[in-house]
Amino acid sequence: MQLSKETPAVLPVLELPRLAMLRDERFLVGAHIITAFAALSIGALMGPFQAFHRAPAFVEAFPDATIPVFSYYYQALTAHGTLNALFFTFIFISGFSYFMVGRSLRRKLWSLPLAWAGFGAMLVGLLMMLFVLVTEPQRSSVLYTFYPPLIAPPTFYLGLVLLVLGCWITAANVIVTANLWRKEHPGERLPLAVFAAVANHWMFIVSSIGVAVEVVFLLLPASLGIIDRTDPQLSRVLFWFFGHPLVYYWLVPAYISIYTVLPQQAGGKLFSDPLARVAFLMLMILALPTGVHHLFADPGVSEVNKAIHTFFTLLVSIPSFMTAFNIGATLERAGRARGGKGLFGWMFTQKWTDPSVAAQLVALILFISGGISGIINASAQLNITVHNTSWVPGHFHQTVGGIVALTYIGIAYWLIPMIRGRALFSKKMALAQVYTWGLGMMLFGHTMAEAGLAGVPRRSLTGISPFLDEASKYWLNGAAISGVILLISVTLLFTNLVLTLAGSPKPLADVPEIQTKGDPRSPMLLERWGLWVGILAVLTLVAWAPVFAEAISATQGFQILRFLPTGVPMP
Ligand code: HAS
Repeated sequence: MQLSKETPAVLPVLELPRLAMLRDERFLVGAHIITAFAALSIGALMGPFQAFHRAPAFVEAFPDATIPVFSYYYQALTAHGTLNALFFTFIFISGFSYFMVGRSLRRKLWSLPLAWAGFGAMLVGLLMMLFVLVTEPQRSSVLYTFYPPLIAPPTFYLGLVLLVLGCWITAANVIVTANLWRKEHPGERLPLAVFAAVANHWMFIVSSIGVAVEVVFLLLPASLGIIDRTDPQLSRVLFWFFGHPLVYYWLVPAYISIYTVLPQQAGGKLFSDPLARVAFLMLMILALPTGVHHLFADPGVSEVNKAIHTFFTLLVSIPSFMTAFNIGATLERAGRARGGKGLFGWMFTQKWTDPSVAAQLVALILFISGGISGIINASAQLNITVHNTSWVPGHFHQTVGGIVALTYIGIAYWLIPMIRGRALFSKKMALAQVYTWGLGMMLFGHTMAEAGLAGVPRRSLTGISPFLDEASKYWLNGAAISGVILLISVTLLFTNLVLTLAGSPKPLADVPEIQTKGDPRSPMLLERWGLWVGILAVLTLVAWAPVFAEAISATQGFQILRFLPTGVPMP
């Protein structure tokens, strides 16, 4: 198909120039998506086994059971967190961003070689992480938050450095490509998917400075033996400067699919494009001034700073409420057009038998519950009750494991067949996978939350604990049942993806269309990136400067400027 000024606002993906798809983006996107799911295949398998080890009934029945290779509990937990939450998501986000930007703008990326260099960095980072987790299980078991004074071998941190470097390259490529397009199309609005991707990558660039400083100046030198002390409080502050924006870095690509692909897959049209843009901009500027809600229990942060971050945390929930209304209205219109009647009839007429649509709908349902538990966490008083209990993994399995991972899976159900050029191996297997995932995550989230309220700590090998009461045992055994359901789901997912890649016999059909035009009703003000990045910087400074001042003065950490943190000696 020839590209011209008359090219329609939505393009079936396969009708784009074959040359561009075959030689460039197809391999680039495919390399990212397949590597991301390979990381998930190891990380996700660790999850059910941990649920079994935390369940008293399982430990009584199988006292000697261990996970092959990852036999040490904290090693498996570190693999689960780093591979799922960091490597799977980051590599997927890069691949999906490249796909959406290339397809929506119908333009080559600013730099394809750089994009490959970024992918190479992430791949080497992933291999380094796997290597260190397997060869040095005790020392590298610092979990995905890697709080000091636990210090991992240098390979662990270098793997993370390469991963973040790869994301910076993606961010630069996405932002510059979008800018070049805007110069070539004066007066036109960026397609919504690209608009959201630009906002998200800007937010990542700013927030990841925190974790980069932490790793490069505090943790890596300690790991290499260049310094012999570390500053746990300053490290935690630097980590959570990045750690909360990180959850929106995961969320926005899922929203990109839900806002720009799902409406058309569901048989309708997005209710409001400008409202969606406002939501993405709010996520961009409000994601950073919130991270102290992870430090509510830390004595090193004052109550005033905790209150300021609570305020922003509640504000950053608003774009998700806006999403609920915007997507709810979109789905309602589509459902009514398909014959849905009455108050709830439109829900039943959704395409529940299309795996990609079903995955995104189930993901949204999980997010209703995951979002509410997030708002509970955000209240400092309630947080004291749930912090560091298994309530928190309950919350994040319905968010990262729900809206994020399940939407990514829904995307993979059309994107991987497209890359391979053959249809999904089995639609029925995919549907079974989606529903077992939804059921498993809902049950896991609920049982872990109940166990947390009964006082069960997170990140602990509770299955062997002699101190559990009957309620805790009940909920932990329930979490193990959801582990069985999730193990079935994960097995179905990877069997289907591997068989699709190996060569499904069916020809490719049913790929969604990608929007190529922005809504002209959307105000141009929303695309003044200098303004929004400036607001992001100011809000970040206002919210974080006092927190850093406290953390630094508490440990005379000004010496960090000379790369010699004071603080506590390492064990
Ligand atoms: Fe969170 C801890 C607060 C959202 C992830 N969070 C975590 C951790 C992770 C995480 C990984 O304030 C653990 C970190 C660690 O290891 O220690 N979180 C929130 C709040 C929100 C929130 C206020 N979190 C997320 C998202 C995540 C995520 C999103 C991943 C992607 N979180 C916290 C707090 C903590 C925390 C504290 C610290 C806890 C502690 O003490 O350690 C909000 O952004 C949530 C807003 C969401 C909503 C839901 C909107 C619903 C929608 C669905 C609509 C459905 C439709 C379908 C339309 C308001 C959009 C209907 C139609 C059909 C047909 C079905």
